[in-house]
Order: sequence, then C-alpha cells, then structure tokens
Amino acid sequence: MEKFIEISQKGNHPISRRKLLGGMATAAVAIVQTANGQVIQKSISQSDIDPTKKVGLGPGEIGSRSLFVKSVKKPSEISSRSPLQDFYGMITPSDLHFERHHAGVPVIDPSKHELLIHGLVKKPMIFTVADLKRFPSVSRIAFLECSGNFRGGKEQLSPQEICGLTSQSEWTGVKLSTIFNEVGVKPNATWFLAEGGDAAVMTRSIPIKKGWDDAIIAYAQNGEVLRPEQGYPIRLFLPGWEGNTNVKWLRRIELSDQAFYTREETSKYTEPIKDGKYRIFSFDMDARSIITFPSFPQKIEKGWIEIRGLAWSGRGKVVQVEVSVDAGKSWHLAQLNPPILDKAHVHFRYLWNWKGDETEILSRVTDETGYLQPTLKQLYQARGNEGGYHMNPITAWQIKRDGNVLFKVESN
Ligand SMILES: Nc1nc2c(c(=O)[nH]1)N[C@H]1C(S)=C(S)[C@@H](COP(=O)(O)O)O[C@H]1N2
Ligand SMILES: [Mo]
Repeated sequence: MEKFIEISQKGNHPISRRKLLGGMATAAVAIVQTANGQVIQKSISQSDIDPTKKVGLGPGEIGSRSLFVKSVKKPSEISSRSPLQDFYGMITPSDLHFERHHAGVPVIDPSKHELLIHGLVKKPMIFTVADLKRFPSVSRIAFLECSGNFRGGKEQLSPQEICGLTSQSEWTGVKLSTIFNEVGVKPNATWFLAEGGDAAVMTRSIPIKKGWDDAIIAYAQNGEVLRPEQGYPIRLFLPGWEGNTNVKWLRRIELSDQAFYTREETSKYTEPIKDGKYRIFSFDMDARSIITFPSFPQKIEKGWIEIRGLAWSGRGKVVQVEVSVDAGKSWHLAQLNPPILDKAHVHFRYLWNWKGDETEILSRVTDETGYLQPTLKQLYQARGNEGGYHMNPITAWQIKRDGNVLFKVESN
C-alpha cells in the first residue's frame, strides 16, 4: 500500500484520498468472490513475499519440491508408506514410492552386478546390466502392492497408514520371456526361483507361466533408472502379484520342475484360512479401493465435494467403482479417470453435496473377473480372524457433524 502511494506520487499529480482508494481498487486491490460465495477485497501484491519483486533461484541440477509441500513416507524400521491422500492422478512420484526391505537397502555398483540364469535351461548364462539393456525394452504402468498392506484398529488412521504399501510407476525393462528365449527353457521347467542380492537374500518361487506371460526384469522407473529403494540396478516386476515376489536387486534365476519352498513363502506370505489351514502361493493381489479424499486427518465443509480415491486389481482391469455416502445403504457409480489400465491404480471420483449430517462414506470396486471387493466381515468369515496377508476390505470413513473425518473401525 505504501509502495502504491509512492508510485502514484511520482507523476507529481496531487491526488485526493478518495481518488487514491478508487485507484487502488483497480490497480492493487480487487473485489472478488471466493468459492464459497463471500465477497472480499483482495490485495494483488502481497508486499512481504511478492515474487514479482525479486528474481528467483536459477535452474538446478535436479528439481525440488515446493517449500510448502510436506508429503513424506514416515518410515518405520521395516517399511515406509506412500501418502495416498496427497496424490493426484495415477502415478506415484518415485521418491514417494513405498518401501519394504527385509534387510535394508544394499549399495550395488551396476558395473559389477550380474544376473545368473541356470537350472533347467539349455544354456546357463550370466548377464550384466548393460547386456540386459541391449535387448528390446518394454514399458508398462502398473501398481506394486505389499500383501501385508492393511492396518486398522483405531479411528485416527490416514489412507497412508491403512494401505500406503501400494504405489504405481511406469516400469521399463526387458521381458523375462525374452531372456527365457535366450537361455532356452527346458520343457520340464515349471517354476523358477528369483533371488535378490541384499542381506536378506530374498528368494521366491514363481510359476514359469508368469515368467512367460508378463514378467519384466525392470531397470527403470518413471523415466529414470530404478531408485536403490526399488531394487537398483534391476528387479523382477510381476504385474498384479504380491509385492514380495517382485524381488529387488535381482541376481539369480534358477529354473526347476518344482517350487522351492523358501523361507519367505513358508514362514511368511501364507495366510490362515479356516480350520487351522494356511494357503501358500497366493500371488494375485485382490481388487481393492479406498477413498483418499475426504479422509483422516482432513476436515470438510458443507457443499459440493469431489470424493476421490484409488481402485486397482491384480487380476486385470477395474470395471467399476461404487461410492456410498449413506453408510452402505445405497451405492452410486463413480467416474473413472482414464486411462484405465490392466493391473493398475485407477483414479476415481464422485460428486457429493454434503448437507452437514453425520454419515459414513465408502467405496467398493469390481474388477473384470467379476470380483467385488469384500467387507472385513466377509474376509473374516472366509478365513477366520487371524488377520494375515491379502486383506483388502472396503474402507469406510465417518463424517462428523463438524466436518472431521475418521476411519471407521470395524469389529470382527
Ligand atoms: N531382495 C529383496 N526383494 C524384495 C524385498 C526385500 O526385502 N529384498 N522386499 C519385498 C517386499 S515384501 C515388497 S512388498 C516389495 C517392496 O518393493 P518396494 O520397496 O520397491 O516398494 O519388494 C519385495 N522384494
Ligand atoms: Mo511385502
């Protein structure tokens, strides 16, 4: 405001206070209407942080996030979760991809890293990372989700805390089938072992069919080489399959005529089902959806709200997402934002006019196999309530009268 007076007086025309205020309304102050209908006076230049008054920082070697953005993964000792509630669209920024390491992130020099392929093959071979990059490349956008991706038990949980062990990237690499053709798979090979070069020496048995179908030896993610946390320099990527089978820091593949029954697939990554039985090799990630806005710890105001969320299926495409704004009594079709890709997170939205009443909002997805996302009760009925892996229940949010949003804890 002071600056404005200075400028006005430069021309040496004495001006009245009235004229000055009138002038300000056109030059430095605007009368505007806010989205909720209030009419206010808005100063156009905010003198203390006016970015038009000072040349900003020059270009950098790598980009950075705005100082005003506080999106973080909040790591625990064994994992860190994607802040799903902060995302727009379908891609997870690489630095916000969830992480799950069984023995930390190894430091691997790509010029020394090798992939050995042996067992039931005609020609056992070793590939360097450079060798792998000489084969025809493929890229595909798909999610990666840990099968331990569920947390509940209290109302103060965000989407990140409930199911932030899922993320989506564009993965680039060479098809495993291309490499299979190179080494020549023997006809009696039915499984292969994938082994990682970390301190956990993660090993998993994978049916050979998945290797021929759509497995990728990935060396890049979202346009750049893999991040160390995601398996640099190479990882196995199995679209739609439980995170654990996507072996990072991949160093060995052994083809066999049977499964290997490794530690990870026997002591872990098996789920209790009824009557004291367990199921093993449950690879497909079941369809799931979650509303990410509004969600805890956000607060909403009355009026039109775009309910937003993510839906995905490890068995194919999402065909529909339904949203309920009356605690599950009635369901409405949500809009799916294209592209709707196979085994990929899809962004959905549903317009809702919140009148201020207490209610619950929920989403449920159906995938192309006809599978409908179950309730927690249904999951417990089918498998007993020991919890375990592959929990994909419908998530409900309680909307309080004051606009606060809380996770709906369900009893078994
Ligand atoms: N070598 C190796 N591969 C691994 C793991 C590991 O600890 N070591 N963790 C697995 C688990 S349990 C999951 S959920 C995914 C996580 O992948 P991300 O950290 O890239 O999100 O990698 C899998 N691959
Ligand atoms: Mo996992």
